[in-house]
Amino acid sequence: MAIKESELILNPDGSIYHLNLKPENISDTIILVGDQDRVSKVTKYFDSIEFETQKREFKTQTGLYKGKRLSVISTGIGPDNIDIVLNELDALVNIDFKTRQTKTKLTILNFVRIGTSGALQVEIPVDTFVLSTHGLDLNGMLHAYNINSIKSQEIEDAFIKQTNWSPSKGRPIIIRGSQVLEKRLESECTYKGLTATASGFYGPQGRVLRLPLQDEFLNSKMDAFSYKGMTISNFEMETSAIYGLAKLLNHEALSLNAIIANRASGTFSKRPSEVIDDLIKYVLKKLTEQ
Ligand code: R1P
Repeated sequence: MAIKESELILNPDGSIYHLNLKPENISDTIILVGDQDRVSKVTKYFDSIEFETQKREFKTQTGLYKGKRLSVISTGIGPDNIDIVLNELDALVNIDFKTRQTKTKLTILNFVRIGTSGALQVEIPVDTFVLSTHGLDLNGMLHAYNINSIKSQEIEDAFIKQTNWSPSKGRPIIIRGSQVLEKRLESECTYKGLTATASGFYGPQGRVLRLPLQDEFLNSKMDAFSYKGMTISNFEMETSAIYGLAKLLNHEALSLNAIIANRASGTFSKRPSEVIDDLIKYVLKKLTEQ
């Protein structure tokens, strides 16, 4: 059955509603960054740029880096934006915009997030990189979907028990990142860990300015969480949403974050821009290695 105009919204030029993209504008390997100004910080290393567009916080540039066609797209901040970006990118490759029907042969996209994040463990200092083997979803966006196939019941139960997670908040979900991409992007330069994804920057990540928290001890319980040797490495706002939707839509996704703050030691990087640039160069090199 054709997907209705109100559900799959196309702009008058045939591009998809929020991202302003047509199918031919994107590569099958897509670097996702949060900040729209980070897109050009990645593509300044490209040999050429064939396409660019921007609508709201969603900026895209597609071009060639060492002969490999890559797209770089900014997602803005937070899991709600990831819902838009992942669904629209999947639609670009897997829905025929003329017939408005799902294609019979589906395309697998590779997503690599280059983000910034705060570490929760003292052993992960600022100015390092974390590769997320798993995403810990604390924001609830994924509960709008049928997520039975992507849950990790045992470890989720352990997290709920150890943190006494409030039943009035969405049930946490733990999702594995792509093991194929992990093999390509791991090295002695990357700490590996479970990345917690929150729905906000302040209260949802345990920061107090003027508002008291629902659970003032949540961050320390998260620091102490351990399940079969797995601990929570860092906190940010996109990884689990990317992992969940990528898995449900059958794409590959991996998230790497430059650690610019350490919440356990209370420190912030003295050179955040350089660390992000180092991570950009690292990811580009790894994506083009044979
Ligand atoms: C918060 O300042 C933003 O920075 C982090 C968080 O996940 C959130 O999006 O990532 P980015 O630098 O990739 O946006």
